[in-house]
Amino acid sequence: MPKALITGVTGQDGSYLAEALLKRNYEVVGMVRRSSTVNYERIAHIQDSIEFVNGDLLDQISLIDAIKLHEPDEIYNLAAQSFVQTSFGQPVLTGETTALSVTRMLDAIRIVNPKIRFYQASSSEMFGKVAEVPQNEATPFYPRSPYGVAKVYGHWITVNYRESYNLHASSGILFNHESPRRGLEFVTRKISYGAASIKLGLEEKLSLGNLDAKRDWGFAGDYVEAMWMMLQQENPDDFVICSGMTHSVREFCDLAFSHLGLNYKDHVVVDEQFFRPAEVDLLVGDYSKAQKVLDWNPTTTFKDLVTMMVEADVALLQRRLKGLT
Ligand code: NAP
Ligand code: G4F
Repeated sequence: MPKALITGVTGQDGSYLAEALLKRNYEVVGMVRRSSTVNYERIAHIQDSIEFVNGDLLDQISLIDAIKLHEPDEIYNLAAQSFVQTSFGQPVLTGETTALSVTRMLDAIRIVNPKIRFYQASSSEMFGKVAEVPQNEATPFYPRSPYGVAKVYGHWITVNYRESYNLHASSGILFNHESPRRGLEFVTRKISYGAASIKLGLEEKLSLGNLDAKRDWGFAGDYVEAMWMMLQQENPDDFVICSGMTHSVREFCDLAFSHLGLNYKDHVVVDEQFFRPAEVDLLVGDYSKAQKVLDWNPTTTFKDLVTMMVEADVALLQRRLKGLT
């Protein structure tokens, strides 16, 4: 039975990846950091099938010990300070967590067992002020946030350790991927939850920032499949994973609200506090390499994604109103 260690198992992607690996009969070890309350909401349904290990990306020894104790065949490094807006307010923490910790993990692998296969969660935020449309594996990086800068470091140190120490280390350059398990601060979930709250009469308005930003949005459940596929290749490599389509925040609002019989123009207000010091205006990827080499394709359309998220939030709020959660 293969064994995988997932950092960030309590996050959106960690929860979908754990599910996908358990279905493939993996032993799944989830690394969790200490917090004052247990935070297993996204993995509650599979919690009993996961073995947990304490560790923090900021603490090198905890990474080495986790690998020594559990002897994984594969490590998926999904943990990060992942919210772009926060990276402007906490740039040093973001650099420590999202950038330098990748080196901590790679060194832990190099020291304990260099045969372990490694996946790094790179990001389309690295393309930032895009040099070309669409973006592929050869597109130059021009990050526009401390988060984007940190991900560029994590990406290149993964390439460097692959080339220097012959590690099986791959990076997935994933474009935005969403789900009903997305954090409430990210714009898609903020909209689906906001629209559901308005529909149920709990709120009247939803405050957002730049409605003209465009993103290539896909479904997280599809994207974790690509992570696994990368580590099954004979040779490590880097792959863009995306839908190949782009839509504005405004379009997301339009679809989400109209699915509930509402007009977003009656409820969405633009608030300067949600604008960023530097914005990524447009992202749209080209996943032809992943299609050709991994045989990976997205399966969820933009409309299906928006509908899935809105309906999940309506159901969630209805359960709460009935006192069931
Ligand atoms: P997420 O929901 O924000 O999850 C982040 C995870 O990292 C959480 O489990 C969090 O643990 C953990 N974490 C944060 N700091 C840590 C630390 N110091 N030590 C150990 N664990 C720590 O993120 P996601 O959306 O699943 O994204 C997964 C990865 O993909 C991230 O690296 C993200 O930057 C990257 N990425 C995401 C997207 C996307 O669209 N979702 C696109 C490209 C790349 P707690 O639960 O304890 O906070
Ligand atoms: O949902 P977002 O916060 O995601 P962002 O910044 O694109 O980052 C996400 O995707 C990256 C991949 O490209 C990941 F690496 C990263 O970890 C994260 O998962 O914002 C999307 C867009 C931005 O242009 C933002 O300015 O939506 C715009 N926006 C407009 N109003 C808003 C809001 N974003 C947020 N979070 N909140 C708003 O009220």
